[in-house]
Amino acid sequence: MGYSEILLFILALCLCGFGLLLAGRICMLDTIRKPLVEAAFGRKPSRQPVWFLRQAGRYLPEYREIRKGIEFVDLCKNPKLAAEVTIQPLRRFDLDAAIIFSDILIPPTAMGQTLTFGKGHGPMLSNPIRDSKDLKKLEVPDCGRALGYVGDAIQETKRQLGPEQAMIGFAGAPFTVSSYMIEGHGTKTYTELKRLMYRQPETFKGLLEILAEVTVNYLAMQVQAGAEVLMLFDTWVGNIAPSQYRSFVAPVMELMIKQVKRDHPDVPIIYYPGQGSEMYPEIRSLSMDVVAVDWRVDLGLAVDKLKANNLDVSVQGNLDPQLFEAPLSYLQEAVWDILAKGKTARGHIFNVGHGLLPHLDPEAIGAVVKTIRDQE
Ligand code: 1CP
Repeated sequence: MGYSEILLFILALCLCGFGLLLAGRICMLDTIRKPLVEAAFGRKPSRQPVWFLRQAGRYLPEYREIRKGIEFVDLCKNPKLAAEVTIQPLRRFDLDAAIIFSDILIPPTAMGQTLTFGKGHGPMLSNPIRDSKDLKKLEVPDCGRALGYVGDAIQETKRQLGPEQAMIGFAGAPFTVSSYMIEGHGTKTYTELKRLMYRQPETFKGLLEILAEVTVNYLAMQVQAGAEVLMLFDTWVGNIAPSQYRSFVAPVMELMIKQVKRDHPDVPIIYYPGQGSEMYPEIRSLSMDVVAVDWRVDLGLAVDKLKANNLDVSVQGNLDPQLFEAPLSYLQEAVWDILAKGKTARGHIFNVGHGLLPHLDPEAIGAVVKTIRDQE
């Protein structure tokens, strides 16, 4: 055999090996179907997917231990520690997903606002947006560069996930993030937001549009880093009227979700319109895959209402987080009820209907996961 034949032979061997590797990888991707992704798309999952809103946080002693040494915002910006607290609940409970530890108010920090948490009160954003001049000052960041630490934390977390556990990326939906950017903090009355919406509607729309652009870019960065499911939190959207949702919010949401889905059709999108079952007719034009339901609504009624509005979606939810305080038998009844009602939807992801609260006992959360697993 001549020199060139030997080279050709080695090349053929390499090609064969590469082909086999590729085939194996495709087979693996084909066989590992993550329950959360399956349920989100309305396919049959291998088991009931379950995770909890705010599953990383102060109810866990191991989280409080890490927070002793670091401020919240610095924790979000530290990929190693952010990944660690993201994984903490998965070490304790048999969950189907990790949600990256961050906050919906991190993107505004890349747009020119500073995020702080004062002692005894919630998040505060500097330089609130009150007119068109404030709006013009906002930066539209390249999220890969400005918020790359979130992507790094996703990569770090993914290395520690089991093959069937899904990585959830997230962002606040433009309306909910805008409420903090306009008010400068959380609010009960939405005075500044409504003033802007009524008196300077073009500026309000402009802010929602900029936020949509940044959010599309931010979510794409998270998918590139490894997010397999995306969740959009619109926690405060129940504070405007359906007609206002229709004119200001729906067009922005529709376009935004369309853009994300066009670029990432395999990544399901969960939309959480907080206290928003009145909005179901208004979200008809949005192409999300899952609607997250808050605990104030009966899950069965929510499914009926979604169907009545021609929304072919899966649902996520919706245990009242305070039910973890109830006696176990009471809690279990509530879990079984939700599981039964979830079956009336095309797909169901078990979750709470609002974030876990700092006073909750991790044991009770473990008991709920066990109750779900015992059903299977
Ligand atoms: O350690 C601490 O004291 C910080 C508390 C905390 C935590 C743990 C805040 C401040 N944010 C978070 C993490 C967080 N926030 C996650 C992480 C992932 C997980 O779920 O485990 C997520 C998804 C969020 C999203 C978020 N932040 C929302 C939407 C979800 C919801 O709860 O409805 C909202 C509204 C925020 C703003 C915010 N950040 C933090 C607080 C206490 C709040 C709410 C403040 C308010 O009531 O206005």
